[in-house]
Amino acid sequence: MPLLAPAKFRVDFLIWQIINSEMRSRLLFILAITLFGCTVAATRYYEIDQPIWRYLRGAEINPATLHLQGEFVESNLGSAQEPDGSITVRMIAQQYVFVPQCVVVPAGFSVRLRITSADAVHKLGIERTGYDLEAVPGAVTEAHLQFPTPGKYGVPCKEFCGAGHYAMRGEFLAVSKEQFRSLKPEERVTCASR
Ligand SMILES: [Cu+2]
Repeated sequence: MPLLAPAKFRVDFLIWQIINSEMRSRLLFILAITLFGCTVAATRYYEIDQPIWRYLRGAEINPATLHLQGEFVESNLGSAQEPDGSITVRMIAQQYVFVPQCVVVPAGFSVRLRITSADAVHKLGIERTGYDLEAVPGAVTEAHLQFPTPGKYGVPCKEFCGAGHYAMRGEFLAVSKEQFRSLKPEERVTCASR
């Protein structure tokens, strides 16, 4: 203790000395538990930790640079066969189109769909399937879908997203597994050749 310490500090220090060490450690323990509890409660209530988990899971994405880098560059959109044989479809929703506008998928086969938005919140309502999927800027929505039979499945946007909303419509073209397998990778990207 320096001799010229302020009086208030000296008194606090004395109280700290009077409390025996067992009480001191108990007090510190209670304080630590309380702080931890408050932190957990705050993260649950304000969900301030969510962006961290999204970032760590790789689900965070910058809507402004979608077309320039990362998973959703144009060459990566549409149906793609993964090394393990599974099918992944990547799409972008933006005012007022789905990119690609039409995607070829195998019928009766589980397809992984990953979609994000470049601007507003959109919703893919896949006709005849009951699937409704939100496309949210800044996040990737992932779902596993099945198109039961070959044919066309219209995809109207079901979330009002601006002036052109009512004309916003994409399409899935489901073909038989054999037919899908016979397509070249570039033919799977859009329905243009069909
Ligand atoms: Cu819309």
